[in-house]
Amino acid sequence: MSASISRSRHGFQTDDPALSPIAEKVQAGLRLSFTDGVTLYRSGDILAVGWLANFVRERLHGDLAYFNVNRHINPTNVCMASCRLCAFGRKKGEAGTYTMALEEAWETAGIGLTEAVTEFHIVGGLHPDLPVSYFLDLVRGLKVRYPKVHVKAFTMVEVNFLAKRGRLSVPDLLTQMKEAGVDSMPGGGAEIFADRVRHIICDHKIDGSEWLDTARLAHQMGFRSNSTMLYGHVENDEDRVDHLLRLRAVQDDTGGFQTFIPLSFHPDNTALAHIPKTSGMLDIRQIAVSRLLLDNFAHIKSYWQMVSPRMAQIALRFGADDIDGTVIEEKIYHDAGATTPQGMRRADLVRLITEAGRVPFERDTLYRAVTRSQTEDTFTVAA
Ligand code: V47
Repeated sequence: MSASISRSRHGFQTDDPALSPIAEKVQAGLRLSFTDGVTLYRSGDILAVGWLANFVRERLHGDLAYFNVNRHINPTNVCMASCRLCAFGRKKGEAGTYTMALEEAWETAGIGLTEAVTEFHIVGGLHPDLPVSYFLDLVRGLKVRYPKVHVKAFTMVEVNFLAKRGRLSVPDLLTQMKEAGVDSMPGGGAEIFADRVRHIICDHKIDGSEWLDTARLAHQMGFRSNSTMLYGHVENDEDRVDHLLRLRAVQDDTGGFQTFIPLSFHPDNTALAHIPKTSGMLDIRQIAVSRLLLDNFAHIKSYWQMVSPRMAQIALRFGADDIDGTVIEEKIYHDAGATTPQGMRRADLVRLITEAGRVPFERDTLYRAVTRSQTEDTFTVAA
């Protein structure tokens, strides 16, 4: 029987014979290899790859699709690193720099769309002068003013930078972050772990092993964190698979990653502006392959700000189970040419998910159910 007409009793069908052994492993719940990952990236049968990813997604979450009501706060865009991938960071003294006074940051946190946020997502530049106390006080002040809101703050890159700046060890800084009220950590700064690529796109950041070691340590100290991968620039399929499998290895040890978020490269206003934007096909394949290789990750997020609300809807049928949140004020991708809105209302996210044929589930950062009052301006989180 030819591959194109062979059909398992689960409905899998493909024109690509290389996918059949992978399909068997996926349906049996077996782990995929490096070679399987490369095969998935190169297969011409995107519908079959998507079918498999959707199979895993539905096995884990049924029809549920997760979102949250969150707010991004980027306290400063002054950054000592000169990452070629980035349009957000600016050198001290350059036109267009900003650094929020603490009062301003606390006030910004309270300005939003209509609903009460359950999460502050805090990421910023590597500022040469701001002391560690600025960042810890920022968090402390948020906790005083908004005690119910989860603070997800500081990437593995920022943690390493701040530790050096404060002449602290990374564990000491993490302890101080915890005491100040940081509840979990975002997934940024991972980019692509392979040295060859990192030298081109973000030479001034910690290397891939340091990012992974910091995540491992943070998990061991009780933090949950997210993880990301920036794709669609100078990396190849092998670099992508390598990145995913290195995350999978840490997750085997710690179980501390909550979700994986593939981030599509936005080239405008960066030093890599000559690179074309990612195609819809790559965006959707990236979601599917991530779902299939990261068998020990509960969640795969299609971040609507990055890939557009339309693509995020489709991604919910190709392996994603989460579309992120209201965000309210996105800066990093908008400086790099993103044309999506800077934020969305809760009701819009609910509609987006419902129209994709999924069941919206408002979560907090730790994926616990959130229930809202009638007016939607107060909430409770399930125990
Ligand atoms: O690490 C920077 C990326 C990341 C560009 O943890 C760019 O829930 C595309 O990590 N084109 C920061 N991407 C954002 C991030 C994130 C976003 C949403 C949710 C979570 C989470 C984390 O943004 C950086 C970098 O990989 N980035 N510049 C650019 N030109």
